[in-house]
Amino acid sequence: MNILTIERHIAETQRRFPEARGNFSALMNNIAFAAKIISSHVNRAGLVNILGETGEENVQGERVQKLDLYANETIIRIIGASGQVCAMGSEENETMIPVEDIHEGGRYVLLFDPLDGSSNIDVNVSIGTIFSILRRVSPHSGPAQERDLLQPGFRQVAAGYVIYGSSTVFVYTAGMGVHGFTLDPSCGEFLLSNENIRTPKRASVYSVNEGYARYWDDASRRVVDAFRLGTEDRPPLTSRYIGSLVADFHRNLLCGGVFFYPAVSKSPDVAPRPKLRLLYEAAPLAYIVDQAGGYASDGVGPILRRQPSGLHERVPLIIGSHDDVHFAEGILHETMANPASDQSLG
Ligand code: AHM
Ligand code: MG
Repeated sequence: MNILTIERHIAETQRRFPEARGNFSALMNNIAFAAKIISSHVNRAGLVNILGETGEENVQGERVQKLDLYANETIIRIIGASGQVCAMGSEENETMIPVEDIHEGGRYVLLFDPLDGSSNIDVNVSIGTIFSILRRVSPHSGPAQERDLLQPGFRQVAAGYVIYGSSTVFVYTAGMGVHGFTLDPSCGEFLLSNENIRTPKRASVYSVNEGYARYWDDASRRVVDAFRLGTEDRPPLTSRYIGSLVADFHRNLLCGGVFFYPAVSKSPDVAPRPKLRLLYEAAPLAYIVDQAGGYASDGVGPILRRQPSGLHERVPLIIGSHDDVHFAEGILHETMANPASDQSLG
């Protein structure tokens, strides 16, 4: 069997574009490099209590950092010094992260959630990094601007995620299918393990935090009822919710499933707001699922068409198997067209 590393896979993809100058490939390789470093740290997370609490010095005299901040700094340091990006945006940083212009100025911007699902770190549940690459749109002669980051998802050049789980897996798309690579810790290389991933059109699993059911509007409740109880022409689905978006998404991508994080409408003052970020979570995963034959919606329309209004904009999210996301979107549309049917509004 042919063994293909992620570097060779990216290089072979680049060969199809004779005009490519190698910047994009170098950026992808640097992201994979950052992922390996974060992965090795995540694997040692359980030793924190033995080697030193976060904020303290460990036995080597180094300061022990919170893992999500460590992941954030690792990506900023590696990608910031690479010369391929002119700016970055991170879920952990309030504002745009400018990049020192060391070469002629990077042609890309990188958006990322350094460690998604970080509340799961202490209990050894899978967590991950999500990223999105866009082309710079402001003039290359001046500094990068926020509008370089605030682009709708359909303009992404590439998107991907890394899961630090039972294995470390790197999944990405650059618009030519979705490909997955598993880290072989013995040689430190990501090896092609899932070529051209296609997600099943119909879900077998639904993933939603039902603990928030009391905050949902009637339409969201109808969607979840249809998933769990089935309808005339749809069998009931099984429930799986890890609470790490990357991990829930990955399972659903491979096995068929729909992940739903509803908007809340009834008591926005007390209810949790939609939590997922358009730029760092929803849009990159929407691009990946689209390339795998699935669909992502904010309940109104495609996530990929949504123009971001701010770096940390949050959105409702329905993502996964094509037929089930459209089915849920249809129920939400019906209620929007006929608000009188929703007892929870007003
Ligand atoms: P984070 O990026 O701050 O870790 O938060 C996002 C996470 C997702 O991974 C997960 O799907 C979601 O929060 C879980 O939220 P909830 O606990 O509200 O169900
Ligand atoms: Mg997150």
